[in-house]
Amino acid sequence: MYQFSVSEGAAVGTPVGRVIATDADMGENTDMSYLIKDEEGGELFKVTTDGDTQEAIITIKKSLDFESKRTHNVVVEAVNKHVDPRFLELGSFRDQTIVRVSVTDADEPPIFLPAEGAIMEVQEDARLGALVGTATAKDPDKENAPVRFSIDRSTDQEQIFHIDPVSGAITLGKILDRETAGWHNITVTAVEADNVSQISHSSVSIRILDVNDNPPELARPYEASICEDAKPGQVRANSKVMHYYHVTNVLQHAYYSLMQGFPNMVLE
Ligand SMILES: [Ca+2]
Ligand SMILES: [Ca+2]
Ligand SMILES: [Ca+2]
Ligand SMILES: [Ca+2]
Repeated sequence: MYQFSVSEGAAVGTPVGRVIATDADMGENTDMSYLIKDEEGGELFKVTTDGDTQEAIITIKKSLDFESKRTHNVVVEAVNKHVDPRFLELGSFRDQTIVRVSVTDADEPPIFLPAEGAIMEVQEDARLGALVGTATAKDPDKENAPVRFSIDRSTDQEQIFHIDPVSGAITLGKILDRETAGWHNITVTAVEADNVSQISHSSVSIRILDVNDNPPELARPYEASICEDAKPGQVRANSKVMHYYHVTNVLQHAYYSLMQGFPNMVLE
């Protein structure tokens, strides 16, 4: 059995360790290909063969998480690439080993929920201080360090929104007007209170809901144009109809030009 250790912070593609299958033969008769036999191991890890040494290189295929699983037992199988059919009765020319991968803890920054960013809604006539919504983020580590929130001021220079650093509650700092801006997109920052290097950002999109706060106004009537030769009371032809005739003329013209260029061509 092999034992390796890797940090949960290691990136996808990071090598975890190498495994070698011994083989008494030489040359291409020792050529190996490796595969991961168990389903969970196959999801998290990938195995490739080092062409020079015939070792298996195990790399990370999917991010590991110390908080959800600390040890993975991965079943790796080695198979001879070139098997002489005469010796098949000696065995399968394959062997399995278990590779135990221990995942070590890393201090991770807060995680926002939902991960893809929150969408909130507020009425455009909401009063100053009204609650718009609450940003949620927590430290994924077992210490569960307290998180402090703030708004990235470059995304809200007018200070339309405030956020409570402890609760994440977002409130109104300015009166809204949907007719001026129907959406506000701000960036909320979450930082661990005892370690400011553990920091995350998330977008919050705030949709302003309409309130009937504008009296109606009659739009200016459109001016109907009259052709010079129109009879009294007759309005110029509808522009869609005019457009249709124009397109038809262009197509007909193109068709005849084409036929002149290719007299033997048959159009179907
Ligand atoms: Ca983790
Ligand atoms: Ca961790
Ligand atoms: Ca942390
Ligand atoms: Ca309105």
